[in-house]
Amino acid sequence: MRDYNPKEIESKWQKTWLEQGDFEPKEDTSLPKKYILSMFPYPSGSIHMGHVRNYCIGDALARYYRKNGFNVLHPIGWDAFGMPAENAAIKHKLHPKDWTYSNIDNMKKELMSLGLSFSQERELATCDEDYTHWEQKIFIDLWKAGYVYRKKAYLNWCPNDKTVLANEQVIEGKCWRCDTQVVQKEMEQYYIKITSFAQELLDDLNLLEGKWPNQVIQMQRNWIGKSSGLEFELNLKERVGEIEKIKVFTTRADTIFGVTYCALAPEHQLVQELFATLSKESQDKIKEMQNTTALDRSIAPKSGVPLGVSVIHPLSGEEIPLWVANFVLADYGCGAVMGVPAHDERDYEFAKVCGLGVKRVIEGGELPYVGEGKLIESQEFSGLDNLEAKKQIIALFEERKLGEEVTNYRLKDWGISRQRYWGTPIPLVHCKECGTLPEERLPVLLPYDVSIDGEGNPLEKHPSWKHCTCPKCGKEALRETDTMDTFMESSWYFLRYVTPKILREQKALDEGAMKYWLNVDEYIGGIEHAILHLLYARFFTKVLKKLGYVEISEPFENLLTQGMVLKNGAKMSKSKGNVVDPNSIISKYGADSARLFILFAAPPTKELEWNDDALEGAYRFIKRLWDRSKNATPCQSLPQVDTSALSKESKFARKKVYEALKKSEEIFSKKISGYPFNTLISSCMEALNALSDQDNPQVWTEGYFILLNLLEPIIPHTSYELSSELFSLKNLTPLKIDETALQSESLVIVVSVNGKKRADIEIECNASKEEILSLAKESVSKWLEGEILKEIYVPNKLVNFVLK
Ligand code: ANZ
Ligand code: ZN
Repeated sequence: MRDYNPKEIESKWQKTWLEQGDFEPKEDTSLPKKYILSMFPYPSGSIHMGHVRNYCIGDALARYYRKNGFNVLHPIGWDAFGMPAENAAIKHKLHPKDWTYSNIDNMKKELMSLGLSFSQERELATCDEDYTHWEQKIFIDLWKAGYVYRKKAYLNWCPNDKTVLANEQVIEGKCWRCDTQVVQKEMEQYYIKITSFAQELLDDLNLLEGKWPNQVIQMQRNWIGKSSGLEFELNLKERVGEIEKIKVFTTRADTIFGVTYCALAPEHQLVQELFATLSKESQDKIKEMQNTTALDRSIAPKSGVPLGVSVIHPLSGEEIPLWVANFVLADYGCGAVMGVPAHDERDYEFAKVCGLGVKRVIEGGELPYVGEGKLIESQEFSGLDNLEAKKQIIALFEERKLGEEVTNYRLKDWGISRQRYWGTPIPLVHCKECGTLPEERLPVLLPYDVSIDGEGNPLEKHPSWKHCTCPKCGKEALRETDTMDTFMESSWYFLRYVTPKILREQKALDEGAMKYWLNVDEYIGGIEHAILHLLYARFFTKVLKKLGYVEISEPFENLLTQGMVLKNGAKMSKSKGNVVDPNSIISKYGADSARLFILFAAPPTKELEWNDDALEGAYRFIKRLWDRSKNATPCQSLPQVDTSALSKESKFARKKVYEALKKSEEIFSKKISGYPFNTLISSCMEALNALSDQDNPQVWTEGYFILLNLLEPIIPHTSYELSSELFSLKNLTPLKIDETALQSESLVIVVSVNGKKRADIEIECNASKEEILSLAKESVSKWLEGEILKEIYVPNKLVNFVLK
């Protein structure tokens, strides 16, 4: 037998698999299917250990199902638009397109060197022209169905570079390039009405119970953030221009008699109206609030500005002062609140800072008291339990037509406009006569000849690109220069993989293929995508169902969120300087060792601590597997073992082999959840040890036939090489458990004291170490005088007691 040479066999099998098209899904829709998808990567340039983990988990699943008779779709693609490409253009004068495609080339090579079983035919990059084409088609369908609208919004703006900045480009309030103070600028933006699906997105989380991690379901629920309460109006004491009243939203109508002030968001219309009447100091304070993002405002110390006007309490008739408050958000509820400092933490803090009154209306603990209790000082509602009071107060408001019960969602509509070059162009045209219209002569492609220098929007600055003709009247018109948020692309790529050719041929979709392949059976990725990506993909699925594209309601049947890869207790990352380069591991030990290590070191959902020794251990196991293969005899089917005269050791070895097979079935059938491949690998290791402790050639061969099958999803190259040599690959098919081999058998082991044999005892094969030690002690009790210093246990062989 040759020495184990991973380089040689790995490149050989990678080539063979691709030449034979082994990873391409079949057209035959009568076969049972599995759609296995690891989240596609951003093509940053080279792979990291997080990628290795993500794709090795998905690949193990894909290979298992393929081997067991399923038609498997296991595609890969590239989430190719986005800011880093543009940053590379600014910093290194590289064209985003060239930078992106050359990164893809390199990362593809690196990924394929792991032996991943990706379909080659279905590979895509979201910056490909035909991907742009169909994304724009979908956008237009959303537009026509009324799911897209335009609205003004505040964006980070660098006055020096005259450019919109993403949140990541604002560092401590300053522009990342020129250090200028960033301001908030109001601009027209395109929005997609994801909120019209808020309730459905919430309800259908129930369908995912038990199939998605609870934590992710909870994060989605919180993000959608449904709450119900009372919306009501308060009249201004004196009207301000056209404005006579303000509207507020509260979830605590029961505290209405505790109101001591009302507060508005700095962007509120009434604030604009009163702005000129305010002192210079107040105006500056409001401007500062407006120039702070909502997130920063929510963690900033409370601050406020009095507006010098008041509103009238709808039930008590009292005058209540009106303030501007930094913690009130413009786009939640009504952008205005009734302040009840006695029973709300934020209101309490605000009242203290601004010197406002605090009025208790619910009995209970120390202020601010947010718990339940009886109402006090609340007119006819005094004495009621607050939950009952809440109902009655809402009823009263509805009866007197002063307000109504409403449901609010924290979820906001999805702003998809980006003032950047490297994204999908929004396919709209602005015509002076006809207004804003979709451009249906698709695709609308990006111009290649742009100057990207960090100042302004390159598409806006391009000399000719935006000049076009109106699709309706044919006169001169202007193209929209905003591009789409890159979350748009990742919201439907899993659909694109299903019908790549069809879409290219100008048909919206292939219903047959869609019906057959969807939804994704296993989706694997990082927890960092638990909220936005998954929510947008779920939304897209729902809206595309409405538009007749798909029949499914949820895109991902099962979700596995992989744990982080750590080194020395910290997340492996460039910024921490603790990265291990997968390429160096692959070239030193081979892909199979890398794969085995990453799946053995921890169950997929748990954190994984990098460990050089364990990597060495993985390599040694594969080498041992390789070297011992000389004990197996070549054959073409599972050998029949003559079980009539097997030694205890051989019986034990068979038991271990079939236990490993059983473990594999339990894992993939989810009898054990979370795909703990680490336990499968340790079963295989135990089986190899037990095989080595016996010398029956039939048992060896049977064991190899099975173990190479079980290990194929994990170390495919080694398994294929040995399987093809020994079994012409006939072992890589579904296997059946031999129940009799699993039956508990007894085993005789030796018990000695100070190295001298004193007894033989019979133990059950599956007895625990504790049981064995106690049996052993009993059997040699008369020799055990004095303190036992050490208890040595060699599994299935002997126990030795060392005395003082
Ligand atoms: C009075 C009150 C009294 C409130 C009390 C709470 C406790 P959720 O549950 O998240 O929906 N609120 C309303 N609109 C707001 C806005 N635009 N920006 C900031 N806060 C706003 O929260 C609803 C509660 O958050 C509302 O109920 C309101 O404060 C505040 F003892 O009204 B509450
Ligand atoms: Zn026109």
